[in-house]
Amino acid sequence: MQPISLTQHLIEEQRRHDSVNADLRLLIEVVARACKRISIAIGKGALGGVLGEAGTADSISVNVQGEAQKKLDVLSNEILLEANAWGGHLAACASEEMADPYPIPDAYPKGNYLLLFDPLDGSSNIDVNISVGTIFSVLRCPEGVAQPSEKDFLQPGTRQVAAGYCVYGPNTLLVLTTGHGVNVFTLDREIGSFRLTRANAAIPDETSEFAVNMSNQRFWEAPMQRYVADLLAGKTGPRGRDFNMRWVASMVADVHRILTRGGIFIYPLDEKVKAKGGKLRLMYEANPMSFIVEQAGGAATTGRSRILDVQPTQLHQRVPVFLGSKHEVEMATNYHLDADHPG
Ligand code: AHM
Ligand code: MG
Repeated sequence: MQPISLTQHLIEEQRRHDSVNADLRLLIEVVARACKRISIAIGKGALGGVLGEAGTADSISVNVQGEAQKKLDVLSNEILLEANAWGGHLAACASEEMADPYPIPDAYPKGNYLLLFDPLDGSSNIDVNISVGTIFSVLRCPEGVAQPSEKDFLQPGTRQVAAGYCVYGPNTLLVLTTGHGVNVFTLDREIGSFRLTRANAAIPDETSEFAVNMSNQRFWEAPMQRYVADLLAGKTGPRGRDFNMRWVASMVADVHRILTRGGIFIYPLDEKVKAKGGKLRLMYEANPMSFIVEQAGGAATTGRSRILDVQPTQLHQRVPVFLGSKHEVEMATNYHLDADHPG
């Protein structure tokens, strides 16, 4: 028998948990459809003229984060905005690539949800044909708000009603939570449909694998230095076993590996990113990934406290991220808490 489709899964989820009403189902299906388009564009690569920087040789295009935009960053953002504008399910969108929230055009009816996304995560990997992804998060629009502004998006991650990511790798996968576990769908490219291929994904509690950009080591805080030194010390060190390291530099790919076989992913505070609060964005990356990881039995902290409890103060706010296998995230967090409160 064929694995069930995303639509069937969402309908069953509504019957079981009353957690996916018709508007939310439409929203998730529209995002999934947009991800299919992005997946097709990525798959064409150089043949589709989609590789390289956006803008012109004289003036490359830079986003609100001050980062050079790739053509696929811009295209993926446009695909997601266009797909979501007309359905009547959204009050507004916010994107990592845009300074301000995107209001739903007046030509269309407005709905009760807010959609946030990182349209193309890991974009430094596009031109070298390594996995990239799309990350999204869904919040409710506060009651009585007809024209949402930045402050209406500033809700802690615990208020997310759904979150997911699509990883464009050897397979295109959609990983989704609506607060009742995590389910993984594989894109059947021949019929253009996402099919449930892993139900109730669970992250093992223990791990011997970590993911961090080691080239930043000299910029880390002291407790982070100590934690990683203890991992690297291996069998003869305080942890008493060897640890392996992986770093794809696409958060979606690193998180997906952890969802599949466990591990810890870390983008800590370091001297280079300290002034900004961290490297990864709370609303577009850390919150949706933390929701997924917790729903899969893992943990996610800033190194000091639970990410989902952080009260956002800015749409493009950044945070340090420690997420993955529960026991390992707790260990890494304790190194920081012990350093902050000695004795
Ligand atoms: P992006 O959204 O601009 O692609 O940046 C986020 C990415 C993450 O996917 C990844 O974990 C991290 O940046 C890699 O950073 P670095 O290049 O410093 O290792
Ligand atoms: Mg990103």
